[in-house]
Amino acid sequence: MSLLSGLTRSPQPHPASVRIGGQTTSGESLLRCATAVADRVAGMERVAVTATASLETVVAVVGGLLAGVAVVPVPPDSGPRERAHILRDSAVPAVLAPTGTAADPGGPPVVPVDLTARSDTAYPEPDDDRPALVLYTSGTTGAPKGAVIGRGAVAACLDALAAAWAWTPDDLLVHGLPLFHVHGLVLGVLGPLRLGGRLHHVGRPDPARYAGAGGSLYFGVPTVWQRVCADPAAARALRGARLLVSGSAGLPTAVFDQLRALTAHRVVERYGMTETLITVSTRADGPRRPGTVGQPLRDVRTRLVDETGADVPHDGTSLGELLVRGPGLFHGYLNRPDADAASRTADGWFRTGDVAAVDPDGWHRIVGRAATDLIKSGGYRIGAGEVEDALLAHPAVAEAAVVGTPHPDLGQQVTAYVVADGVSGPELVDFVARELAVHKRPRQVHLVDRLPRTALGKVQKSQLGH
Ligand code: MLC
Ligand code: AMP
Repeated sequence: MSLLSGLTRSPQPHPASVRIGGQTTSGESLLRCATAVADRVAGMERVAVTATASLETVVAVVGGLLAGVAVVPVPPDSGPRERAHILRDSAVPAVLAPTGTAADPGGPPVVPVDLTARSDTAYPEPDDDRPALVLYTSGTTGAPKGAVIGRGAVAACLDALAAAWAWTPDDLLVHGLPLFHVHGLVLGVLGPLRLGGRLHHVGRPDPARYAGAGGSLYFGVPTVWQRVCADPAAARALRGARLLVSGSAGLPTAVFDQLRALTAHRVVERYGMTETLITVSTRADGPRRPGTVGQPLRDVRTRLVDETGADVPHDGTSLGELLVRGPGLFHGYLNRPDADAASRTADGWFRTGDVAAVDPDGWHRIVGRAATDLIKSGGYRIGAGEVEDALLAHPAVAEAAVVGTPHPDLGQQVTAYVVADGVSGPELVDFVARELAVHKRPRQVHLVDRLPRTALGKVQKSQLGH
């Protein structure tokens, strides 16, 4: 079956359609327009896409996938440091972007995405083991790493989610998530294009926009669901939906309960990662318990281990690091065999870095991260090391330590402790903003005389952020 069978199957019993950025397109014209992109990029190994929330992005991604070219989405707000890293590391020969976009100085040429172009070239379906996407994602240190995700992994994940959520071509999916991550792009765009049905991307995940869209299926990160609860009229407008789904960070039980009171929905929670796609979820036809993310999806297996690698019992209370394996696992990090080796056990289990408990029936509860150096803010994954590196590039900064601290709306916020001379906190925030994406900026900067360190000189992050 083709990866985007909801688009390419003929005849289409339930014609697909996409509405985004104020434009609506039928599946048929999307396919012909994306085929014109495929004609431009066929033969390339990879191509970058400036991933604005727009029809051009959808057309560009589909065009790459039709031609068997791995797509590298570039966050549109990434600063020059991040953007240059992604383009250099992925070695893309071209960037797909809306007509009129200038090329980066010294960067690859821009291939414009022309929404009026049409082509009927027939491309053979590439093998399942070909890469579909390279998604750049933060690690604990250094610049983001490119996670290479195979076509078969995308297909298996989406089919397993369709089974768990009873997701059919009759659904109208509504969301407003960014199109450069698993949540908004893989589930939120490739999902409907594989499964069929309609997608309405509302631009931003605002409660009022969700309320006005009349969808049957809604995706959001916990911050979005919390904002929906703060707008009861918008929340009540979601009563007619079939399913509300939360993921990318833990949903506070209070939000689950408020949403239930306002919308009469018990939110479906699912858990995943860029490197594994979605692995665990509650089901449309099953119970949903606040504070838990459900059971492994079809063909996914999970284990809990302690620091020595020994198995931790699935008794509902014992905590361990969650390991996963299954058809959604990525191929590896681009150009990073060292990070690859560290991310898996010798026998092929992926180390998520998340701490969890599993009960005897296989219900998973995610309780936090094994290390403090990955921050989740508004559902975005932010590496403390990348923000520290950006701060240390300022000539007045001698030392920097970045941690996630609790935030009422975003779950966690980026908080920096900095030893510096002659620079203010807001100046440092602006400095980081010139280098990195908006959500990576520290929201709080504490100027301190020194950082707490162990006798060996390692910063004691556990002593920060209280
Ligand atoms: C931001 N702002 C700041 C700032 N940071 N101002 C000062 N100092 C800072 N440090 C500004 C912003 O520019 C914005 O300005 C305003 O503050 C509000 O920003 P915000 O609070 O961040 O809100 P918003 O922009 O609305 O973003 C919240 C959000 C967003 C929830 C919409 O975080 C989001 O889209 N999250 C989704 C992330 C996601 O898709 N993750 C999936 C990863 S995949 P202005 O002027 O613009 O208003 C994955 C796998 C899986 O995890 O399991 O799904
Ligand atoms: P990312 O790679 O951006 O997809 O982020 C993956 C991380 O998000 C995971 O390792 C978890 O820490 C977190 N995450 C995703 N979904 C959930 C969830 N439902 N509950 C708790 N944490 C989650």
